Amino acid sequence: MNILPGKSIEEWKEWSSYEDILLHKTDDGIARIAINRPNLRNAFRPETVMELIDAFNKVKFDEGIGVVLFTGAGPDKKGIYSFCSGGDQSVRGTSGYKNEKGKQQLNVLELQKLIRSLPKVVIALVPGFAIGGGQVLHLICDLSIASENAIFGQTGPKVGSFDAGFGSSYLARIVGPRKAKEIWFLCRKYNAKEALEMGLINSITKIENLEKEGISWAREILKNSPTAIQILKASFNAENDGIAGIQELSGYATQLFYGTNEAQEGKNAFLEKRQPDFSDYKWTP
Ligand code: 2NE
Repeated sequence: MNILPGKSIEEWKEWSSYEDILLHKTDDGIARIAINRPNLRNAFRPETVMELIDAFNKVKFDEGIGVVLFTGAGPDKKGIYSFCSGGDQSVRGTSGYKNEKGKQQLNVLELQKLIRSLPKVVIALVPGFAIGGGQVLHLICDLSIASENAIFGQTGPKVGSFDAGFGSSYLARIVGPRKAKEIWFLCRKYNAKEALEMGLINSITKIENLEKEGISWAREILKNSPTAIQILKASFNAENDGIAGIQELSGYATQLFYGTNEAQEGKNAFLEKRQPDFSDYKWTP
């Protein structure tokens, strides 16, 4: 299904059907998740975020998937493409964003954490606006490829909002504290070239090639060791996430240790009601 300009080179298979998002996958380990509210510049409402959480969880537990392309579907009625323009201001209440039942939520923070700790590589494909909470969603992806027309920026202090979590502190790690303060205090918009110069994105391409480029990066990644990449991703998070990050990293260490004869001996001895014999295992430096 074509949701970005240019010929889609893939036979995307619909994985699951949603109202606000699209979820597709290929046979060779790539998933594509797209916000599909193009006439609102892909602004998210609570339902959009719940669907994104569901889709990213599907990806998380599918062992065949290694890379996710996260993007915004288009075009809108005027032919404009967007990644995401943040929270849907038309449903913003006094303590969050209202879902169709009127309940207020700020569930995008949960989505941010899910994407960051997803044991897969998440590549943002930015075909236009990445603004407000949309710019934060793009920021927390592992890699980011933008089209030449992409526009990045914050609006929080203009519209009475802010993201004082990953949206500011992690941004400061990526672009440096001075630039991060400029982005938030002045609420300017930055083009793709400026975003590349400040380290906000990895690469710029023509919009017609955006999906093709994302698939090419994904296939290059998929040739490499999944475990090595998963642990590296966790280690990049650990530096920023304190004990929660160390916990994530240590999860992989435990997983690898469980696969050893040494760890199996401990479990077997318990089940066989005997003392464990670790004498074969050395204190290797
Ligand atoms: C994205 C931007 C710069 C695009 O400008 P332009 O001129 O190309 O489009 P326009 O005409 O502003 O937007 C097209 C349609 O999309 C709606 C507009 O109201 C308009 O609707 P119609 O007039 O055609 O009916 N639209 C766009 N963004 C929307 C949004 N976020 N919510 C609801 N409707 C939206 C320009 O549209 C823009 O600046 N948008 C607003 C960006 C923004 O302030 N986002 C919220 C930031 S706060 C946030 O995301 C957040 C947070 O800070 C903390 C936690 C959670 C979320």
